[in-house]
Amino acid sequence: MLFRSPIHVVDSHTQGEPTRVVVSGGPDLGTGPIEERLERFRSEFDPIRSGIVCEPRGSEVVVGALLLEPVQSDSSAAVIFFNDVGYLGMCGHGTIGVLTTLAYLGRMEVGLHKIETPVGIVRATLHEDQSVTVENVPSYRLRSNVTVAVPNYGSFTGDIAWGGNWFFLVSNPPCALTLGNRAELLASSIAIRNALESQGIAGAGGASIDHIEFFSEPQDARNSARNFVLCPGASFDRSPCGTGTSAKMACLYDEGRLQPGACWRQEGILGTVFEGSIRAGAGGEVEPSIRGRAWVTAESKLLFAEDDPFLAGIKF
Ligand code: PYC
Repeated sequence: MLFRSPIHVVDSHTQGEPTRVVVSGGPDLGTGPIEERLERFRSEFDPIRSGIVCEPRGSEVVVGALLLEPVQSDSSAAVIFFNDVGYLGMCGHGTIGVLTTLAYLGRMEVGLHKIETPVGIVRATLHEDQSVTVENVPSYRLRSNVTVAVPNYGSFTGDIAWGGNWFFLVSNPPCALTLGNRAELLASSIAIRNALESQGIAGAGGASIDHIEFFSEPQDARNSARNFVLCPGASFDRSPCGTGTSAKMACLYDEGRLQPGACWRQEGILGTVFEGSIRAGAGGEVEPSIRGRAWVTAESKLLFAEDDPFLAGIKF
């Protein structure tokens, strides 16, 4: 029996974007390095991933976070992030959700914590006001001014950058970044991602670019820019996207448009804001920080009956 029912989860949203933290009952991935445990999750327990986040128990917008025992004794947790179509390297809004959930469960104190992820260790601070600062993995711009021809849309020029996931960042979106335009924003960003894939335009080592990020002027003049972020699959980030904000700040630093220590206020599609800043890292990389807030919305037990035809979720 693959599923060990029930699976105990705590749901939260980080400025609009949901995170479902698996507290207990998840797959037993052993105790090896986190990259090996991710591989085991992917190869042996993938139906559990989809069962946890996909309909009918979740939805395409939910990001799951499987809590694991950390390898290093001074880490507070290890975590693998996933969504309806697969696994994420890092997740900024999800890390804020994880710390908020651990605080809700009485398992985390205010202060600095080390969190192990498949793409490296992040340091995250739970503040007195319950906001969280995530010091993300080193981020960088791989290529600038990359032009891609997109069938039915024309050409888009953008940057390829790493912020814990691979992003293609575009500053000439096909329409205004408003919630009312979400269908058009989704369709065009999916078309761009497909065009990148079919034209062999990739991240380092041929990694597929699975996040597309559009930018425009902010709606609120106190903010630095507004974004719309397509996540792997066909949903968009309701928050300003922590890894996407990290990738953006890496590009701005590379262009000399963001100085270490300066504040970058990233406005998302709902108008919520992550406050970001960078420190200069080695070899042109930046060490990005983003600060945001999550709220716990539910604590539940997911049930998986053996004869349920949608035990592993609905695949669209
Ligand atoms: O906040 O990094 C993020 C993120 C990635 C995908 C959805 N949210």
